[in-house]
Amino acid sequence: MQNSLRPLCLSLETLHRVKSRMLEAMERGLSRRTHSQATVRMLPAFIRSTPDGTERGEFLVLELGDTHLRVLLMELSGDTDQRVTMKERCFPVPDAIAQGPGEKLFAFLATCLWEFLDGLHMPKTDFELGFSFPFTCRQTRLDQSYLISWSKRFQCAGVEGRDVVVLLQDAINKQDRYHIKVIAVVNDTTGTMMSCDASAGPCEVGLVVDAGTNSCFMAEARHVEVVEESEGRMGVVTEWGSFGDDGALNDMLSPYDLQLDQASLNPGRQRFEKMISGLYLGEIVWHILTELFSGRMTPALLTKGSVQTQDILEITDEQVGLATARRVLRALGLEASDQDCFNMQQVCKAVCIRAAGLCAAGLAAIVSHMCRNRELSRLKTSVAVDGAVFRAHAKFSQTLQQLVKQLAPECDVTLVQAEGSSKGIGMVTAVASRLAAQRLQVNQTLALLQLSPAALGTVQALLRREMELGLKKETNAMSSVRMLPTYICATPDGSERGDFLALDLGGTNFRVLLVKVGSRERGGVQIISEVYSIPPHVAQGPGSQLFDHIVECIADFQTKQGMMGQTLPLGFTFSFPCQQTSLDQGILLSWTKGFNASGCVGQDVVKLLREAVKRKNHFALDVVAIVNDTVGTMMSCGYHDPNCEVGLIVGTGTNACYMEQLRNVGTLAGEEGRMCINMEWGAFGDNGCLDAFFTPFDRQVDEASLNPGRQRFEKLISGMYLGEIVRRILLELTDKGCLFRGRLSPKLQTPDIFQTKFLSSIESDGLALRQVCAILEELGLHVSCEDSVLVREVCQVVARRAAQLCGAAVAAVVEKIRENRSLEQLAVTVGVDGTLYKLHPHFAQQVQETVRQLAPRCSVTFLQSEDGSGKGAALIAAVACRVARHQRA
Ligand code: 0WK
Ligand code: BGC
Repeated sequence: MQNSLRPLCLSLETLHRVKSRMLEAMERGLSRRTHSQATVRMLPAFIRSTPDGTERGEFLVLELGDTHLRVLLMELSGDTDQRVTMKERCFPVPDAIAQGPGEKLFAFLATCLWEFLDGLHMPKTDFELGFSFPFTCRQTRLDQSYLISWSKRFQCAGVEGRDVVVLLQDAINKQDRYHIKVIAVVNDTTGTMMSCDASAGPCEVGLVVDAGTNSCFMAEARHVEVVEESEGRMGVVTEWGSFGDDGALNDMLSPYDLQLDQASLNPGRQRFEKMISGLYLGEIVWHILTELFSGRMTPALLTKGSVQTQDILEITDEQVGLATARRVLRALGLEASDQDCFNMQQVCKAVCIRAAGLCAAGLAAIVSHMCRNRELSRLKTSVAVDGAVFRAHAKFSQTLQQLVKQLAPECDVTLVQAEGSSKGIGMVTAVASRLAAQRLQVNQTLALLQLSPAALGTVQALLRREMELGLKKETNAMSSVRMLPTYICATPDGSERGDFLALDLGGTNFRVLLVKVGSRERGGVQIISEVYSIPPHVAQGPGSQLFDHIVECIADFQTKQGMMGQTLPLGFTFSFPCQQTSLDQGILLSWTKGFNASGCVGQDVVKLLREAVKRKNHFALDVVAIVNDTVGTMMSCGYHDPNCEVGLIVGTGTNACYMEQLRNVGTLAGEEGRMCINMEWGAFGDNGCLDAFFTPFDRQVDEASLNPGRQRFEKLISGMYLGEIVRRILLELTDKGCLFRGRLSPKLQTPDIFQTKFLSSIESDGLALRQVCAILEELGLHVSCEDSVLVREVCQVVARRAAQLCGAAVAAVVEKIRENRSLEQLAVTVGVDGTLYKLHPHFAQQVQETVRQLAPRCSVTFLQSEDGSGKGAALIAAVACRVARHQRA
């Protein structure tokens, strides 16, 4: 007796081996390279989400079983109780249908459906339907699935290789009483997984041990290489029944397994299934009994199929097992002694325990795979189980639960008896319907922010027109782009020398710099700088307080650098729109970004600075140049690349400058030479020329800003506003029930709480969705994996629009320069700075792509500024001093 059972006893160490071989087989199934030869096929089920409790409506289910077809109408209340009501009817499937022409099978399914609906006498005629088709299929969409091979008792002609949804939909459409749309085809394991109650927490694994066996789970989509999707989750049906068909289990197959396989309809195939599932357990026991009772053979005992799995499962029961064993042995024509019955029970137990052990090894492989791929230290999940073996054999689940704990100690697994896969299939249909409705809403909302190449071309042309208006004296006032002369006519020629002080105000940080300009051989420019903050109350308080604060920072810097008493020429980067009449004088036209200090607009800011120095009486300042950050950036990059003739900032704010032919600057006298123009393109559209491009979200952001109606272009592009645009879109999508189960968090309703830096991190390729969830949970939100995928999509759309608009604007500038010089081709460098351009993972590349599309005759190099525009301001001061020296000479 022990000899017979020994090959069935698998040690924990052996089960660990099965687990690791299953893991390897799963990886091969997931990999695009080895998928087609894999034994465990890992077929994508195109289930992207599990129920979240907001599903509502009535859904039809067609569940094709081994012997019966179940037709079901499931109604979901969609409220907090999520009540589920079901009406159903079963139709036996005759052999003539199961083994007849395929067309007949689908006609039969459709007829049963109509009969069921007619029986309900409902006024409603429009339905969405989920189809459970428990055969191996190659699924390409949730509603598209090609039959690979029949199994169990089905063998219909003319179906293999065809899309079973099309076959069913065609059959259904042969009548017009009902409009039924097949929106999902589902494997019974996914139906099982989805039948779990959403309130019981995430249930992301389904396990069926019935006539056959199979499993499914929610994998990370990026690991399912055979599908395009890379975001979020993707349901995968393992088809683990064929595990071992490549010999991976040969060292564990008992002689009984080999006998069973040789006598099966499909020798060499479905190895794992033949050791576990209900169709075979009885037969394994039969083979053992023929060996155990080889001396007392009876015709019944020699008959294949004479031992039923149902009985095997019952015999393992401590209460009724021995009695059932006696009944079965009698039915086999054996006069069974108590010992015989006991032996029979041991055999059944050994076969079932082995099946449960192998199942546990498979399940452990799945949950360990999920834990590892989600980079979790511990995975907590429910596993929905179903099938005759589970329902008839409580010990099977217990054994399974215990062994999974030992085989996957890093996972917290709860087995949940499924409420019948029909409900699950209904849930798949309901989730598919919810996702489709949400996708429609999301597409409608985000379509407003998607710009076609033609639309971008329009923006380019509109900016070009505004530039021309801005350059002409007569039309300057009409233009929203002020094209401000900067009195910078020359770029550094490398002969500049000396120490200079520089201030850099207007970006994220306020910096004071000491810039030592020397010969290139001696390292060129050395910079020492200190960052200071400008608190909001200073940026938005009295102007005198702001400039006093600036002077205190300079004093602090000079003290730290031991420069007290030194008066160095100073270049002042002041990143706001200033009307200049000379290099060292600039009238502030308006505040932008987060600044709004009083008493400054209309004033010469150099004068305001000098007055503050006087007030503080600390030291003297020699301001020789006031510079916009775009100009400082162009100069700073121009020091390294003489081709740099454009300065671009995409940071808190956005703007650009470029070298224009003086003859084109109608607001200034002179024809010869060039002048750097500060475009102040942040205000592009303030005259309404861009209104067609503003979405309701942009209008909301503008109305809530410090300067409504102004800096409209900046408010579509720059770091100060992108986060807020995203936040308002998230509010709208939550309101529409597409996000966070329609539940708003107070935090998310707080203006400016969604920082633009979140966009950069959320979009960074390496960031797992789990980290996106963490950012959102910080905002008091309950986040599903789906939510984080959608939030990432919103961030992508908002940032891409900003980058494309910025690219369209750069294209307008470089095309202007090319036409200025009547060149066929222009090669030019753009010096760039700003946290959004520098830190966002895709922004720079999307700007460059757009420029390539819209200005194909310009080859544009984007040079990121290393030292900021403070260095540029110092270089401008150096040029001014050089020019002044020559004029004095
Ligand atoms: C760094 C420059 C500074 C400019 C800033 C813009 O040195 O002049 O204002 O970039 O970028 P932000 O700090 O606004 O992102
Ligand atoms: C200002 C510009 C500045 C830009 C980038 C805008 O808000 O108006 O002067 O160049 O921000 O900092």
